[in-house]
Order: sequence, then C-alpha cells, then structure tokens
Amino acid sequence: MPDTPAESPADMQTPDRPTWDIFCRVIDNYGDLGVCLRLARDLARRGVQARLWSDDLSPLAWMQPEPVDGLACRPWADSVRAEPGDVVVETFGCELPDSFVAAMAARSSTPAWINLEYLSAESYVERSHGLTSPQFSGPGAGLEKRFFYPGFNDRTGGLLREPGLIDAADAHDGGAWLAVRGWAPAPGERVLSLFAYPHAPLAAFLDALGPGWLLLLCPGAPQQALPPLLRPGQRAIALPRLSQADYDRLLWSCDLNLVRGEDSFVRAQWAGRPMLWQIYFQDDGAHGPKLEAFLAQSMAGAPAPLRARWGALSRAWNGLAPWTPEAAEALRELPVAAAHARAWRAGLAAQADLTARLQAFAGLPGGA
Ligand code: TRH
Repeated sequence: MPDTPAESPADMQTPDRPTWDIFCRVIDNYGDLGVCLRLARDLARRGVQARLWSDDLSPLAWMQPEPVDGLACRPWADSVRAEPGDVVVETFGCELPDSFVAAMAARSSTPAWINLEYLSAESYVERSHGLTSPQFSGPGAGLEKRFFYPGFNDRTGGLLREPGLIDAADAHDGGAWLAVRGWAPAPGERVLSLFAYPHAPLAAFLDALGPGWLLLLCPGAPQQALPPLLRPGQRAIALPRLSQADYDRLLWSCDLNLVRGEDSFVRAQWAGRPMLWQIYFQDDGAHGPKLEAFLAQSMAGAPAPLRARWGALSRAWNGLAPWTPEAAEALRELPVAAAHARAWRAGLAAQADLTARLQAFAGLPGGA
C-alpha cells in the first residue's frame, strides 16, 4: 500500500470527482493512521479521489495490503509539491505544512478546511462540533478552519461506518473463518480477541474470566506477558498483524472483544458483540471522565444489573477501580451483554455515518 502506483487515478484531479486531502501524523501506535485510512478508503469507495498524506505509511503494508481504487497514500513531505484538493482534512490537530496551507489560500476556489478531532462521548463534543476558526494571519490568512467531532448521536459527527458493514458482520461465519486459520475454539470453549496496551491488568482479568476460554492475542506486549499467566482451562494463540478487513472479521467471530484506543473500539461496536474497552491512558487523568461518558451513553438502555457490572468491569480493566466480584460477574452474563451490544449497535446504525456527515459538512454532494 505505501507503494500505491504513482499513476493512481487519485493523483490526478478531475472535475467530476472531488479531491480530498487527508493529513495524518503518527504519534504512537496505529490508531490515528487507522482512522485516517478508514475515512480515506470509505471516501474513495464513494467516488471521491482521496489522498492520504502521512509521516509514516509503513503500517499500511499490513492494514491495507491491496490497493484501493481512487485512494493514493503519499509521504507527508511530498505534499509540498501538491496542489490542494477541494477538501482538506487535518486530523487530530496534526498541523498542516505551511506551504500546503499557502497553496490552499492561493487556490481560485477556496478548499473546505476541516479539523477532524478525536472521538468522545463527553458533552463538550456537542458544544464544539461545527465551530469555526477564521485565520487572520499566517500562510492561511483569509481561510476558515472548521472543527468536526465524531460522536455517538445526531448532534455530533457520528461514527465511520462504510455501506454494507452491518450486513457483512451479520452474514459472517465466524466458526468457519477461525477454523480455516487454525484459531477455532474447541467444543464448549468460548473465544475472545485481546488487543491491549502493555499496562493491562492481565492476571486479574484471567482470574475474573475463569475456565473455558480461548484467547486470541493480537500483536502487542500481552502476546508475551499473558501466556505464562493463563489459568487452568484457558489457552491462548498469538495472532499475526491482520489487515483492517481481517481484524473486523476477527471481531465478528468472537464471543467477547477486548479493544483499545479509538478505531478498534468503534469497530467492536459495529461487531454487535460484548466489548471491553481499554481507553488510551492520559497522564492528566482525562481518560477517566472519557470512559465514564461512554459508559453513561452506551449503557443507558441496558438492564440495571448489566449496567452496574459492565461499568465495574470496565473501570477495573482500566485501573480506575479495584477488581470486585461484580466486575467478574459481568463476564458470567455474556448473553445479556450480547443482547445489549446489538441494541446499542442498532441505535448507532440508524444514524447517518461519519463520512456522509463529513461530506455534507464540507458542502459537497454525497453527504447526509
Ligand atoms: O493503536 P491504538 O492504541 O491507537 C490509538 C493511538 O495510540 C493514538 O495515538 C491515540 O490517540 C488513539 O489510540 C486514541 O488503537 P486503535 O485506535 O484501535 O488503532 C489500531 C488500528 O490497528 C485500528 O485501525 C485497527 C488496526 N489493526 C489492524 O489493522 N490489524 C490488527 O491485527 C490489529 C490488532 C489492529
């Protein structure tokens, strides 16, 4: 994917297809690039010419090994020679190159300049979504930057959800998919996927989980740290890095998904299965209220015992509360959690998706 052919149609601007430039800096891990890739790919599949500019394209070799028609992935530094497209998306406050901003200001029809922010269920998102920032000085003087906040309701920018996603998840034969790869559970075993940061409380989780589980470990520190901690009746398999498409299929195949960051967290919600989120840790403690805001929204319609237990489990998994019997109880009532996960997903899926909202926000055809 980093070697998307230079002659890719996405490099050439044509009047009938709007061109979008999406800029991404990789801070750490894979989430920022993962989100940008999903957005760029979704736009390309909806007929947009999408260019993804990033300072690290190397993870695309496994996230998206096949080329995507209409999508070009380019090194950040090459943007100095590019003519800006119709829409420019600055993701997660990554600060566009001055030369590119100057070229935006010089363009005969001004591009829409959109700052795509991180996902949160906190109330500031609804207040901040759509705010503008006129540029009075610098290379972009005269331009206006607008802020787009993803979120979980109609007063926000929504969630990335490409057309057909829910149907594909529901039609997926998880048992067969796992079996072909040698990752199938034994009869009577349940299966979970685990994608976690190095500080995850693995030993306490395994105690709470109990026997009868196959754990599919995604790449990361837990692949080494977890196997020696396994309790009787638990086994683990270390997985290779999967493409984003196959990672989705993994989520659709499991009884429980442990996810992290932003993108895997969203994808697990689209899987419609019980999901335990390890939030990205922030030194200032901002992750605590962010987790609570998500729990409050996502569990609002859940039966009270599930709400209490899943909340206890989520706080314990994130080191925000001790492990209690209540937290372990949550893992004993997965059918109830699964029913709620499907109901939560149905509510989200009834809303317009992020790409459609972003297209409308940019003022271009195809939006919701
Ligand atoms: O990797 P993450 O922790 O990402 C981020 C970053 O840390 C970022 O700086 C921070 O701001 C953000 O979290 C909140 O987790 P995330 O967001 O789930 O991204 C992982 C990506 O990797 C996602 O797009 C799914 C993809 N992936 C695969 O494609 N194959 C795999 O096998 C796995 C495990 C993940």
